[in-house]
Amino acid sequence: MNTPEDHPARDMQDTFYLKSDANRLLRTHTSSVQARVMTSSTPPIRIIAPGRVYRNETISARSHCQFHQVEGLYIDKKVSFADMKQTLLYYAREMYGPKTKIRLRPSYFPFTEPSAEMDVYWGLKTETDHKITKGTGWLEILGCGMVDPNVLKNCGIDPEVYTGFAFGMGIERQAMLQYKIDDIRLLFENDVRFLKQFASAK
Ligand code: 2U9
Repeated sequence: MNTPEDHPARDMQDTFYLKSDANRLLRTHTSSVQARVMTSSTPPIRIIAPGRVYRNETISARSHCQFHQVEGLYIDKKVSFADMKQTLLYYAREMYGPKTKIRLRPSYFPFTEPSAEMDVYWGLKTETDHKITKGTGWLEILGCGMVDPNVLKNCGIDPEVYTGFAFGMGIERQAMLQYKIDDIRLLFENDVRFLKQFASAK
């Protein structure tokens, strides 16, 4: 994934390594799924990889040592940044309503170049809106970018022929915003009194 051996993301502080085997670890991203698909198949590739991931973090109301990511990957000839933007706008409007506004801010990930973070406009109507958007009205919901040519090459795909985009999001954060849940730990306690509130329509 284009992450050098000495990159801080490999640090013990962030990753759970197994005591019995220093080469084994609990994944910190679901990107391993996409890497496997890229090595074992040929483009066009269009996949969504949902899954549980683990990070060595102090557990609090805002962060947990386990959460779920949904990552997406699209690789084909002539895939552009404009394709990515339109796909993510479609997602945002399905998720948050047809009038939802988005913005992309430049960012950095080792596996994408260029990289961006996507915000949706949440508004500034209530005091809570001010708090969760830090007074800006914008809320960060995902990271994305064009797959780095090195990542394609490492997975046996010719970057001169193919391009692609990828995105990743933490779904607990989005569930917390949507359902106004103020403590992430509630999502992992299996308390039926809490879970019953989110039963899907029969
Ligand atoms: C391959 C190539 C590229 C997946 C990506 C992000 C940006 C991202 C984080 C958002 C919050 C995860 O839940 S989070 O901590 N993700 O910002 N993820 S691009 O890029 C890939 C994946 C696989 C082969």
